[in-house]
Amino acid sequence: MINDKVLGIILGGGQGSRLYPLTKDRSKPAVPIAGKYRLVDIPISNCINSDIKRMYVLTQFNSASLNKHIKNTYHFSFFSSAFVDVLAAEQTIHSDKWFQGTADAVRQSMHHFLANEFEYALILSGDQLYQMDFNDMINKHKESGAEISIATYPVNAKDATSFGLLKTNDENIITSFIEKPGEELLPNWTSDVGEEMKSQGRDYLASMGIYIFNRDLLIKLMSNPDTNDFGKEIIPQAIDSHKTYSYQYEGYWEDIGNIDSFFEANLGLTDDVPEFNLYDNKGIYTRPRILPTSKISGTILNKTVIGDGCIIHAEKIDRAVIGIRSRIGKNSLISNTYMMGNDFYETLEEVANNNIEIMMGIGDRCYIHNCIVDKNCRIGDDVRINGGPHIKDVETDTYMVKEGIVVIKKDATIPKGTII
Ligand code: ADQ
Ligand code: ADP
Repeated sequence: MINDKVLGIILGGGQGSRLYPLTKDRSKPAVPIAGKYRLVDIPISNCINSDIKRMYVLTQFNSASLNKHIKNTYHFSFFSSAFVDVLAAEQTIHSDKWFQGTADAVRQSMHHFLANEFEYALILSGDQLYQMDFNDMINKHKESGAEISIATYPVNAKDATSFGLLKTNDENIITSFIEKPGEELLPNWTSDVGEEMKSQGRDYLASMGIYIFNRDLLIKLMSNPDTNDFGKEIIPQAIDSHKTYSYQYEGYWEDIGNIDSFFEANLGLTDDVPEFNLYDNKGIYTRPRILPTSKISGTILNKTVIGDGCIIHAEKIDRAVIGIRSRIGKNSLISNTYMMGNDFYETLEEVANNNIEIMMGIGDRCYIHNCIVDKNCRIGDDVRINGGPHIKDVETDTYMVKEGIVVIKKDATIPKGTII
């Protein structure tokens, strides 16, 4: 079934600077998560699971790997009107500039959207971890008679300053909105969010950056070239003159826009009952790969998620996500680590013929703690990486430390015996 009234628009990312160095050579939607997916698979899968099967992904950078991933993953029946198209910032007769913000990204792409029939535009963030059935939000939007709906989520004071905050009346119609207020303004922005939320200290109602706009209103709002951002301009300006409904969401939702939250969201998948639970029937889609099962020998595994096609000889792996085609050598200890895996295999023959000194993966006798290992890295034998709050932020050619998390850059080689 296809919902032919709704068009999905996924904001795939600006510069992606908060996720740097994971976004050094790729656009944000293409960042690998959970050992086998890419960030963009989350919003796309939520749309598909809600029967919204016509989607555009807006991204600042055109990336070959993103286009390839989408082309190879989301092909629908020849007879279906379903599609997922990537729109990268492009020069047109009307504009020679890159996307200046979220609303500008939508504005510059309007001519593509309007070639489709739709009544509602569902605008989504590309860097959030959640599973939501959008049908419920769309139904409430229709019932309320609103022209705009915003999905909202109760947050605590510590998180509140990173979000758009809002207040509603008894009918959940938004009466005021402020984008990322300073701490000193917080006392004015508490909401009645229900007893359970209150008991958890979640007194503020935050925008999740998930919007429904009626088609005609979107056209009207996008005709003003002076507004570049939904959170900073469009929403605060629109709520006075256009009925805007707050759809309060109660499930799990995590913004994964920076290295720290990205790291924790990935490692959270190793919990006994993860908050973001992939083990249910409404799955997250990704590119099917023809990979063998993982091969593990002599390893103690604790709270560890392992992708397909890995070859593991480590001594112990504790609280880790190990991505597809990973290789880990003997006597190595891995903990609190997200290893993204490899894009291809290196055969023993290739290694010998090409005099490759350090194979892709993690070598023998390594100690790796509090670390993100990007794709296709080569970590030599006896390397010791001990991330944690004791090490300072730093960047080199091969790695970067951000808030105690060591990020080994894509394709990097860490020579034998290195200590970080
Ligand atoms: P932020 O997430 O801080 O706040 P923003 O950086 O504008 O807002 O990003 C929103 C989404 O759009 C992200 O997925 C981002 O990657 C993407 N994006 C940003 N610039 C883009 C560009 N130029 N082109 C394409 N995509 C781009 C927003 C709202 C807040 C709300 C939070 C919830 O402004 O009100 O509380 O989301 O996370
Ligand atoms: P990412 O978004 O993770 O940076 P890439 O742009 O590196 O992804 O694309 C990964 C793809 O490149 C893989 O599908 C893989 O097939 C291919 N690839 C890259 N390097 C090689 C190589 N040396 N041998 C074979 N395939 C490669």
